[in-house]
Amino acid sequence: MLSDKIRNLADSAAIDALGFAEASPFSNYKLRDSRRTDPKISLPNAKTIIVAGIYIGGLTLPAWENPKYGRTSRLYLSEFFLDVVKPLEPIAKYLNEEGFQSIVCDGSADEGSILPLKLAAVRAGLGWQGKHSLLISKKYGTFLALGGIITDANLEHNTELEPNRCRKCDMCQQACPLAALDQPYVLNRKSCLSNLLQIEYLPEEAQVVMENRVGDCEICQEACPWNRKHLNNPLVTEMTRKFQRKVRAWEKFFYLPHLAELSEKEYIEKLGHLNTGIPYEIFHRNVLIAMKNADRYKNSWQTNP
Ligand code: B12
Repeated sequence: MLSDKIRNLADSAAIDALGFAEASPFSNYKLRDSRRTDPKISLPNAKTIIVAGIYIGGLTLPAWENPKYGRTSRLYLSEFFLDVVKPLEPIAKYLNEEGFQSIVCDGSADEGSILPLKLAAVRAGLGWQGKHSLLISKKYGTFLALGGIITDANLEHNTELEPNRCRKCDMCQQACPLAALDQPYVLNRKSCLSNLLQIEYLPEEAQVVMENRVGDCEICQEACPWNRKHLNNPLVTEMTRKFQRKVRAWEKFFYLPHLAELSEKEYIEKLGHLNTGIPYEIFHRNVLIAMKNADRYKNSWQTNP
């Protein structure tokens, strides 16, 4: 069966969660002028959205706790900053070979991200949207990087939605130092530190709370009880194992004085493959502020990496 073959291909590509959703419009999606509101804008005969999640919970550096090292996020280090793309390519290729059309959602492509992946993942049965607005999976917490394919293949769609299990919990909302989650389930992009670390305008208040963050922020995710077990003891997946082999090299790389010395060429050479799209000047600015923040910790520069 087509769906079995797709599941096998997903296993081979180390995809941890997979679901099939109906390719109908996202009527609850606010960006009404965006092509993401309706998969049929991208593929007129679209029938199915294939949603994939890769567990990134193991992608952390112990040095993040040290103010003299630059801190980023699991998503930042995963190579899936915008969407999961490469692991989905064999599935798209297979569908095309079988005579179906398929488009992989790729935020770095000219047309940008063509799917609202959190909403698509909910529809595909991968989890529910939490008050931080992120997809929460019972098994993987928020640590699933998401990707999607729009296809005209008619695969059996998920019809059962996961119930919302956030109930009265508002720990993510309370944790955000910039109140970006004042309204539950809706992220205020203008106040979100992840966003501010990517753009020119970085208000003074954010410069303080960012501490040693040089790209991205996970504060709301660290507060989420569904992530507790992953923060303490991440699941061991292929991705976790691969990353563990690189931890020491990454830690050395993220020593703030080393980051401060990177030329634009070196920045692109060393971090370009992560596809964050964060311009060199912005990253460099973040590094200099993080160093200033580290100065506030006594003795923080006295030991070498
Ligand atoms: C643009 C973008 C951003 C922007 C804007 C975020 C935003 N507002 O969504 C910025 C740069 C700020 C950003 C930040 C981050 N992002 Co981002 N981002 C995206 C991107 C490319 C598009 C998202 C989008 O279009 N959002 C538009 C808004 C309108 O959607 P929404 O937030 O879901 O809004 C809906 C809800 O608020 C809902 N709603 C309103 N009321 C209610 C009430 C209830 C009860 C419910 C359930 C819903 C609901 O209605 C809105 C419309 O439907 C996606 C990839 C993709 N293709 O989807 C990644 C993506 C969403 N990001 C992701 C992540 C992880 C992050 C960060 C956590 C980064 C990090 N450090 O790890 C932070 C976010 C912190 C947070 N609390 O959300 C992941 C999410 C994975 C997951 N498990 O959910 C994605 C899918 C990327 C990926 N590769 O996996 N991101």
